[in-house]
Amino acid sequence: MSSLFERISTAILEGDEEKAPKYVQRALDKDNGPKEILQNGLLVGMGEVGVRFKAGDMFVPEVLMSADAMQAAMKILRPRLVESGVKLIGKVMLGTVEGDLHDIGKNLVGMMCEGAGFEVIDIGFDATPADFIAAIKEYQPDVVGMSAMLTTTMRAMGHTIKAIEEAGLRDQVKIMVGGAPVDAEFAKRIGADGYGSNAPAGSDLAKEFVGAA
Ligand code: B1M
Repeated sequence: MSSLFERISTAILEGDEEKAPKYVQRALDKDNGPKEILQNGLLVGMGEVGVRFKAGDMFVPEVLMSADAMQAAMKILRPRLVESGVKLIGKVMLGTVEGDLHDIGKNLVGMMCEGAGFEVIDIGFDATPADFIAAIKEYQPDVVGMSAMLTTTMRAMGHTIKAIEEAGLRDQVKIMVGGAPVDAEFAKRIGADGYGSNAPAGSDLAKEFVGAA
């Protein structure tokens, strides 16, 4: 008999939009912590999707089904992740940079940040430097997070940071970057304040930035 976490990761892998939320609900009912369900169930399944897609064992339509199952499961988990945070500890604004449509990783970072007690503003994907600047002015976040999944769009992170500097807003925000092609060395080179290798690391970094780590 497989564990509930295994069933959750399998439901994500198989793109099962009915079972994924059902098993997440069952895991919650059995008093599993929302963060554990995310890390040991949902993220394990999505990680395997990435490995198989890369190896050519999964194709785009299947990957999208997995993404839908993930979103359906997160509808159940999200409020519990948010609840598990004690109180609002700051404001994090997140976006996937210009030219890039990948938003699953960014959404997970947002959910982890919410779970850690942040208010999260999500400006979506394909966000231009002007979008980031307008949203910083409007929402006054403590932390700005940028995500990129393509080697061709990583550069947009540097352009966005430069534009934020030129708009005179750089000193009022901490900037973190993440996404599969990004690393700490690259983050340093483009003038970011930090790099998160995964969703929990992104949320930990945001906590560090606001002195709540
Ligand atoms: Co795309 N895709 N994709 N894709 N896709 C990748 C990224 C790719 C590696 C697949 C491959 O070829 N092996 C490849 C990029 C190659 C490269 O640049 N080196 C690729 C490609 C080429 C493309 C297209 C160009 C394909 C095409 O059309 N020919 C196209 C580009 C579209 C565009 O963006 N302009 C494309 C399209 C798509 C879909 C739309 C079909 C879909 C995206 C759906 C969506 O996001 N709503 C998709 C998907 C799903 C993938 C893979 C399979 C999975 C990505 C994912 O969601 N992973 C991916 C293959 C792979 O990952 N190996 C692939 C799970 C997610 C939880 O991980 O996003 O890494 P990740 O996020 C992690 C960390 O990186 C980190 O935390 C997250 C959770 O732990 N993190 C942060 C992310 N952002 C962070 C920010 C932080 C901190 C941490 O602080 C702010």
